[in-house]
Amino acid sequence: MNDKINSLLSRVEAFASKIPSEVEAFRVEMLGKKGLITLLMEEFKTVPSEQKREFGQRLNALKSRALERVAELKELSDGVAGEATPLSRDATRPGTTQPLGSRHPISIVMNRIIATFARLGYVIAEGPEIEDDYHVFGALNFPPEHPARDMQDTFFIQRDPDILLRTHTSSNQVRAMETQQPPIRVVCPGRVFRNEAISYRAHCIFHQVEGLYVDEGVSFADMKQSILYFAKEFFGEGATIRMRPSYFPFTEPSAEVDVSCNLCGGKGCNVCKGTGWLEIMGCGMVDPNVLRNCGIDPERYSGFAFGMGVERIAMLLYGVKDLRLYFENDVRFLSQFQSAL
Ligand code: 2NL
Repeated sequence: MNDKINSLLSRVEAFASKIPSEVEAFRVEMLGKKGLITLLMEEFKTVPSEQKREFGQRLNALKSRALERVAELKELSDGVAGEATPLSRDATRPGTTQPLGSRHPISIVMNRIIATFARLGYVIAEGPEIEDDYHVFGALNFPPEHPARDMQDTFFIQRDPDILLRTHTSSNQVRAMETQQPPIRVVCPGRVFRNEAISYRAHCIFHQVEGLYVDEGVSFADMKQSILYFAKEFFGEGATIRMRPSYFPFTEPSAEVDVSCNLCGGKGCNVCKGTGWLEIMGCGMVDPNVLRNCGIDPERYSGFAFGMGVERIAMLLYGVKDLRLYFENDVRFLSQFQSAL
Protein backbone atom coordinates (compact mmCIF):
# COMPACT_ATOMS: atom_id res chain seq x y z
CA MET A 1 0.00 0.00 0.00
CA ASN A 2 2.83 2.34 0.97
CA ASP A 3 4.70 1.74 -2.30
CA LYS A 4 1.58 2.15 -4.38
CA ILE A 5 0.84 5.51 -2.78
CA ASN A 6 4.44 6.70 -3.29
CA SER A 7 4.51 5.62 -6.91
CA LEU A 8 1.18 7.30 -7.73
CA LEU A 9 2.27 10.47 -5.94
CA SER A 10 5.42 10.71 -8.09
CA ARG A 11 3.33 10.15 -11.24
CA VAL A 12 0.99 12.94 -10.22
CA GLU A 13 3.91 15.32 -9.57
CA ALA A 14 5.68 14.34 -12.80
CA PHE A 15 2.65 14.72 -15.07
CA ALA A 16 2.89 18.10 -16.82
CA SER A 17 1.02 18.01 -20.12
CA LYS A 18 -0.89 21.17 -21.05
CA ILE A 19 -2.91 19.55 -23.81
CA PRO A 20 -6.50 19.40 -22.66
CA SER A 21 -7.26 15.91 -24.04
CA GLU A 22 -4.17 14.50 -22.27
CA VAL A 23 -5.03 16.20 -18.98
CA GLU A 24 -8.52 14.71 -19.21
CA ALA A 25 -7.13 11.23 -19.99
CA PHE A 26 -4.82 11.52 -16.98
CA ARG A 27 -7.74 12.56 -14.77
CA VAL A 28 -9.72 9.48 -15.88
CA GLU A 29 -6.71 7.19 -15.37
CA MET A 30 -6.20 8.45 -11.80
CA LEU A 31 -9.58 9.62 -10.52
CA GLY A 32 -12.16 8.07 -12.84
CA LYS A 33 -14.59 5.35 -11.67
CA LYS A 34 -11.94 2.68 -12.29
CA GLY A 35 -8.99 5.07 -11.82
CA LEU A 36 -5.86 3.98 -9.95
CA ILE A 37 -6.48 6.23 -6.98
CA THR A 38 -10.14 5.20 -6.87
CA LEU A 39 -9.14 1.53 -6.83
CA LEU A 40 -6.61 2.19 -4.10
CA MET A 41 -9.41 3.80 -2.04
CA GLU A 42 -11.33 0.50 -2.45
CA GLU A 43 -8.29 -1.51 -1.40
CA PHE A 44 -7.95 0.66 1.70
CA LYS A 45 -11.04 -1.12 3.14
CA THR A 46 -8.91 -4.27 3.59
CA VAL A 47 -6.07 -2.53 5.47
CA PRO A 48 -5.73 -3.77 9.11
CA SER A 49 -7.41 -1.33 11.48
CA GLU A 50 -4.19 -0.30 13.31
CA GLN A 51 -2.81 1.02 9.94
CA LYS A 52 -6.03 2.70 8.82
CA ARG A 53 -5.19 6.05 10.36
CA GLU A 54 -1.78 6.47 8.64
CA PHE A 55 -2.86 5.14 5.23
CA GLY A 56 -6.14 7.01 5.37
CA GLN A 57 -4.33 10.33 5.78
CA ARG A 58 -1.78 9.54 3.05
CA LEU A 59 -4.48 8.39 0.63
CA ASN A 60 -6.54 11.51 1.18
CA ALA A 61 -3.45 13.67 0.62
CA LEU A 62 -2.76 11.80 -2.62
CA LYS A 63 -6.31 12.29 -3.87
CA SER A 64 -6.34 16.04 -3.04
CA ARG A 65 -2.97 16.51 -4.70
CA ALA A 66 -4.15 14.71 -7.84
CA LEU A 67 -7.33 16.84 -8.02
CA GLU A 68 -5.25 19.98 -7.50
CA ARG A 69 -2.77 18.99 -10.21
CA VAL A 70 -5.51 18.24 -12.77
CA ALA A 71 -7.17 21.60 -12.01
CA GLU A 72 -3.82 23.45 -12.37
CA LEU A 73 -3.06 21.82 -15.70
CA LYS A 74 -6.57 22.40 -17.03
CA GLU A 75 -6.18 26.07 -16.18
CA LEU A 76 -2.78 26.24 -17.92
CA SER A 77 -4.10 24.32 -20.94
CA ASP A 78 -6.69 27.03 -21.72
CA GLY A 79 -5.72 28.68 -24.98
CA VAL A 80 -2.90 26.29 -25.89
CA ALA A 81 -2.20 26.26 -29.64
CA GLY A 82 -4.00 23.55 -31.52
CA GLU A 83 -7.06 23.75 -29.29
CA ALA A 84 -10.04 26.06 -29.85
CA THR A 85 -9.62 29.30 -27.86
CA PRO A 86 -12.06 29.15 -24.96
CA LEU A 87 -14.58 32.01 -24.85
CA SER A 88 -13.35 33.09 -21.42
CA ARG A 89 -9.92 33.92 -22.90
CA ASP A 90 -11.08 35.76 -26.05
CA ALA A 91 -9.97 39.34 -25.37
CA THR A 92 -11.85 40.64 -28.43
CA ARG A 93 -15.20 39.35 -27.21
CA PRO A 94 -17.67 42.16 -26.32
CA GLY A 95 -18.31 42.54 -22.58
CA THR A 96 -21.59 41.47 -21.05
CA THR A 97 -23.86 44.44 -20.35
CA GLN A 98 -25.87 44.68 -17.16
CA PRO A 99 -29.58 45.02 -18.01
CA LEU A 100 -30.80 48.49 -16.99
CA GLY A 101 -33.76 48.75 -14.63
CA SER A 102 -36.82 50.70 -15.69
CA ARG A 103 -39.27 52.89 -13.84
CA HIS A 104 -42.54 51.35 -12.66
CA PRO A 105 -45.45 52.23 -14.99
CA ILE A 106 -47.37 53.77 -12.07
CA SER A 107 -44.42 56.09 -11.36
CA ILE A 108 -44.17 56.95 -15.06
CA VAL A 109 -47.84 57.93 -15.28
CA MET A 110 -47.76 59.73 -11.92
CA ASN A 111 -44.70 61.75 -12.97
CA ARG A 112 -46.36 62.68 -16.27
CA ILE A 113 -49.53 63.85 -14.51
CA ILE A 114 -47.47 65.95 -12.06
CA ALA A 115 -45.31 67.40 -14.87
CA THR A 116 -48.43 68.43 -16.79
CA PHE A 117 -49.89 70.33 -13.85
CA ALA A 118 -46.46 71.76 -12.99
CA ARG A 119 -46.62 73.60 -16.33
CA LEU A 120 -49.82 75.30 -15.04
CA GLY A 121 -47.98 76.45 -11.90
CA TYR A 122 -48.99 73.68 -9.47
CA VAL A 123 -46.44 72.57 -6.86
CA ILE A 124 -46.24 69.17 -5.17
CA ALA A 125 -47.57 68.79 -1.62
CA GLU A 126 -46.90 65.50 0.16
CA GLY A 127 -47.83 64.21 3.58
CA PRO A 128 -48.23 61.17 5.84
CA GLU A 129 -49.94 57.92 4.80
CA ILE A 130 -51.07 57.36 8.40
CA GLU A 131 -53.51 60.17 9.12
CA ASP A 132 -56.10 61.32 11.62
CA ASP A 133 -59.85 61.35 11.05
CA TYR A 134 -59.96 65.15 10.85
CA HIS A 135 -57.58 65.56 7.88
CA VAL A 136 -59.10 62.68 5.89
CA PHE A 137 -62.80 63.11 6.72
CA GLY A 138 -63.68 65.82 9.26
CA ALA A 139 -62.25 68.86 7.50
CA LEU A 140 -63.59 67.57 4.18
CA ASN A 141 -67.23 67.80 5.21
CA PHE A 142 -67.83 64.05 5.63
CA PRO A 143 -70.86 63.66 7.96
CA PRO A 144 -70.16 61.61 11.15
CA GLU A 145 -72.11 58.60 9.87
CA HIS A 146 -70.64 58.58 6.34
CA PRO A 147 -69.94 54.97 5.20
CA ALA A 148 -66.28 55.78 4.31
CA ARG A 149 -65.70 56.21 8.07
CA ASP A 150 -66.73 52.57 8.57
CA MET A 151 -64.26 49.75 9.33
CA GLN A 152 -65.60 48.11 6.18
CA ASP A 153 -64.14 50.82 3.96
CA THR A 154 -61.17 52.28 5.82
CA PHE A 155 -58.16 50.69 7.52
CA PHE A 156 -57.85 51.84 11.12
CA ILE A 157 -54.69 51.55 13.19
CA GLN A 158 -54.96 49.44 16.35
CA ARG A 159 -58.74 49.91 16.73
CA ASP A 160 -58.21 53.62 17.36
CA PRO A 161 -61.07 55.28 15.47
CA ASP A 162 -59.01 58.47 15.11
CA ILE A 163 -55.88 57.03 13.41
CA LEU A 164 -56.24 55.54 9.94
CA LEU A 165 -54.60 54.98 6.56
CA ARG A 166 -55.59 57.83 4.25
CA THR A 167 -58.25 56.87 1.72
CA HIS A 168 -57.38 59.84 -0.54
CA THR A 169 -54.56 62.38 -0.70
CA SER A 170 -56.98 65.27 0.01
CA SER A 171 -55.51 65.32 3.52
CA ASN A 172 -52.42 66.97 2.02
CA GLN A 173 -54.53 69.68 0.42
CA VAL A 174 -56.20 70.28 3.78
CA ARG A 175 -52.73 70.72 5.29
CA ALA A 176 -51.72 73.07 2.46
CA MET A 177 -54.77 75.27 3.11
CA GLU A 178 -54.20 75.18 6.88
CA THR A 179 -50.65 76.48 6.49
CA GLN A 180 -50.92 78.86 3.51
CA GLN A 181 -53.16 81.64 2.34
CA PRO A 182 -54.30 81.84 -1.34
CA PRO A 183 -53.26 81.78 -4.06
CA ILE A 184 -52.73 78.02 -3.54
CA ARG A 185 -51.97 75.64 -6.39
CA VAL A 186 -50.96 72.14 -5.28
CA VAL A 187 -50.91 68.61 -6.67
CA CYS A 188 -50.90 65.76 -4.19
CA PRO A 189 -49.61 62.45 -5.47
CA GLY A 190 -49.42 59.40 -3.26
CA ARG A 191 -50.47 55.96 -2.10
CA VAL A 192 -53.94 55.57 -0.66
CA PHE A 193 -55.65 52.67 1.11
CA ARG A 194 -59.16 51.29 1.00
CA ASN A 195 -60.51 48.12 2.53
CA GLU A 196 -61.62 46.50 -0.71
CA ALA A 197 -61.62 42.94 -2.05
CA ILE A 198 -58.81 42.61 -4.61
CA SER A 199 -59.90 41.97 -8.21
CA TYR A 200 -58.86 42.88 -11.77
CA ARG A 201 -60.32 46.36 -11.22
CA ALA A 202 -59.77 47.09 -7.51
CA HIS A 203 -56.90 46.86 -5.05
CA CYS A 204 -56.67 47.83 -1.38
CA ILE A 205 -53.59 49.97 -2.12
CA PHE A 206 -53.57 52.29 -5.10
CA HIS A 207 -52.28 55.69 -6.21
CA GLN A 208 -53.94 59.03 -6.62
CA VAL A 209 -53.09 62.46 -7.84
CA GLU A 210 -55.33 65.18 -6.48
CA GLY A 211 -55.12 68.87 -7.29
CA LEU A 212 -56.38 72.08 -5.71
CA TYR A 213 -56.50 75.68 -6.85
CA VAL A 214 -57.77 78.38 -4.47
CA ASP A 215 -57.73 82.11 -5.15
CA GLU A 216 -60.04 85.11 -5.56
CA GLY A 217 -62.56 84.61 -8.35
CA VAL A 218 -61.74 81.01 -9.30
CA SER A 219 -64.69 79.69 -11.33
CA PHE A 220 -66.11 76.47 -12.73
CA ALA A 221 -64.98 77.73 -16.18
CA ASP A 222 -61.37 77.90 -14.89
CA MET A 223 -61.68 74.30 -13.71
CA LYS A 224 -63.08 73.13 -17.03
CA GLN A 225 -60.32 74.83 -19.02
CA SER A 226 -57.54 73.56 -16.72
CA ILE A 227 -58.81 69.98 -17.03
CA LEU A 228 -59.19 70.34 -20.82
CA TYR A 229 -55.56 71.53 -20.97
CA PHE A 230 -54.52 68.48 -18.95
CA ALA A 231 -56.50 66.10 -21.20
CA LYS A 232 -54.93 67.50 -24.39
CA GLU A 233 -51.42 67.45 -22.95
CA PHE A 234 -51.85 63.96 -21.61
CA PHE A 235 -53.96 62.14 -24.21
CA GLY A 236 -53.09 64.18 -27.30
CA GLU A 237 -54.18 67.42 -29.00
CA GLY A 238 -57.31 65.72 -30.42
CA ALA A 239 -58.71 64.94 -26.95
CA THR A 240 -61.97 66.53 -25.84
CA ILE A 241 -63.71 66.27 -22.45
CA ARG A 242 -67.24 66.16 -21.12
CA MET A 243 -68.51 66.59 -17.58
CA ARG A 244 -71.34 64.72 -15.90
CA PRO A 245 -72.96 65.91 -12.65
CA SER A 246 -71.78 63.96 -9.60
CA TYR A 247 -71.53 64.18 -5.83
CA PHE A 248 -68.65 64.41 -3.35
CA PRO A 249 -69.00 65.62 0.26
CA PHE A 250 -66.12 68.11 -0.25
CA THR A 251 -67.18 69.82 -3.50
CA GLU A 252 -70.33 71.58 -4.70
CA PRO A 253 -71.13 71.40 -7.55
CA SER A 254 -69.25 68.19 -8.45
CA ALA A 255 -68.62 66.39 -11.73
CA GLU A 256 -67.11 63.28 -13.28
CA VAL A 257 -64.81 63.98 -16.21
CA ASP A 258 -64.69 61.80 -19.33
CA VAL A 259 -62.10 62.12 -22.09
CA SER A 260 -62.84 61.15 -25.69
CA CYS A 261 -61.63 57.61 -26.42
CA ASN A 262 -58.48 57.89 -28.52
CA LEU A 263 -58.43 54.18 -29.34
CA CYS A 264 -61.57 54.17 -31.47
CA GLY A 265 -61.80 57.94 -32.09
CA GLY A 266 -65.22 58.03 -30.43
CA LYS A 267 -66.82 55.35 -32.57
CA GLY A 268 -67.04 52.91 -29.66
CA CYS A 269 -64.69 50.04 -28.75
CA ASN A 270 -64.29 47.48 -25.97
CA VAL A 271 -62.15 49.84 -23.84
CA CYS A 272 -64.77 52.61 -23.82
CA LYS A 273 -67.50 49.94 -23.92
CA GLY A 274 -69.05 51.43 -27.02
CA THR A 275 -69.60 54.88 -25.50
CA GLY A 276 -66.67 56.76 -27.09
CA TRP A 277 -65.79 58.17 -23.63
CA LEU A 278 -63.39 57.15 -20.84
CA GLU A 279 -63.86 58.29 -17.23
CA ILE A 280 -60.60 59.84 -15.99
CA MET A 281 -61.32 61.88 -12.85
CA GLY A 282 -63.72 63.54 -10.47
CA CYS A 283 -63.75 67.27 -9.74
CA GLY A 284 -65.73 70.12 -8.27
CA MET A 285 -65.80 73.56 -6.68
CA VAL A 286 -64.43 73.32 -3.13
CA ASP A 287 -67.34 73.35 -0.66
CA PRO A 288 -67.36 76.63 1.36
CA ASN A 289 -67.49 74.51 4.54
CA VAL A 290 -64.15 72.92 3.58
CA LEU A 291 -62.51 76.31 2.95
CA ARG A 292 -63.82 77.58 6.31
CA ASN A 293 -62.61 74.44 8.14
CA CYS A 294 -59.13 75.07 6.76
CA GLY A 295 -58.97 78.73 7.76
CA ILE A 296 -59.77 80.26 4.35
CA ASP A 297 -62.56 82.85 4.05
CA PRO A 298 -65.16 81.46 1.59
CA GLU A 299 -66.66 84.96 1.16
CA ARG A 300 -63.41 86.15 -0.37
CA TYR A 301 -61.94 83.03 -1.98
CA SER A 302 -63.16 80.15 -4.08
CA GLY A 303 -61.42 77.14 -5.55
CA PHE A 304 -61.68 73.94 -7.50
CA ALA A 305 -60.27 70.50 -6.84
CA PHE A 306 -59.95 67.26 -8.73
CA GLY A 307 -58.75 63.74 -8.10
CA MET A 308 -57.76 60.83 -10.30
CA GLY A 309 -56.72 57.21 -9.83
CA VAL A 310 -53.28 56.60 -11.34
CA GLU A 311 -53.83 52.85 -11.94
CA ARG A 312 -57.01 53.65 -13.84
CA ILE A 313 -55.28 56.19 -16.11
CA ALA A 314 -52.34 53.80 -16.62
CA MET A 315 -54.74 51.02 -17.64
CA LEU A 316 -56.40 53.27 -20.21
CA LEU A 317 -53.07 54.52 -21.52
CA TYR A 318 -51.35 51.14 -21.84
CA GLY A 319 -54.39 48.96 -22.51
CA VAL A 320 -53.72 46.87 -19.37
CA LYS A 321 -56.82 44.82 -18.53
CA ASP A 322 -55.89 43.57 -15.06
CA LEU A 323 -54.86 46.08 -12.39
CA ARG A 324 -53.16 43.37 -10.31
CA LEU A 325 -50.25 43.35 -12.81
CA TYR A 326 -49.20 46.71 -11.36
CA PHE A 327 -48.63 45.11 -7.95
CA GLU A 328 -46.95 41.82 -8.80
CA ASN A 329 -43.57 43.27 -9.89
CA ASP A 330 -43.07 40.66 -12.60
CA VAL A 331 -40.05 41.87 -14.58
CA ARG A 332 -41.57 40.58 -17.85
CA PHE A 333 -44.39 43.08 -17.32
CA LEU A 334 -42.36 45.96 -15.86
CA SER A 335 -39.58 45.91 -18.48
CA GLN A 336 -42.06 46.82 -21.22
CA PHE A 337 -42.39 50.39 -19.93
CA GLN A 338 -39.85 53.05 -20.85
CA SER A 339 -39.75 56.66 -19.77
CA ALA A 340 -37.69 59.82 -19.78
CA LEU A 341 -39.12 61.14 -16.49
C1 2NL B 1 -62.01 60.94 -7.64
C2 2NL B 1 -62.53 62.26 -7.19
C3 2NL B 1 -61.91 64.29 -6.15
C4 2NL B 1 -61.34 66.19 -4.80
C5 2NL B 1 -61.09 64.90 -5.23
C6 2NL B 1 -60.74 67.74 -3.00
C7 2NL B 1 -59.81 68.07 -2.06
C8 2NL B 1 -60.05 69.12 -1.20
C9 2NL B 1 -61.19 69.83 -1.28
C10 2NL B 1 -62.10 69.47 -2.23
CL1 2NL B 1 -58.89 69.52 -0.02
N1 2NL B 1 -61.87 68.42 -3.08
N2 2NL B 1 -60.51 66.72 -3.84
C11 2NL B 1 -62.42 66.88 -5.34
C12 2NL B 1 -63.23 66.25 -6.27
C13 2NL B 1 -62.96 64.96 -6.68
O1 2NL B 1 -61.58 63.00 -6.52
O2 2NL B 1 -62.70 60.25 -8.31
N3 2NL B 1 -60.80 60.60 -7.28
C14 2NL B 1 -60.18 59.37 -7.65
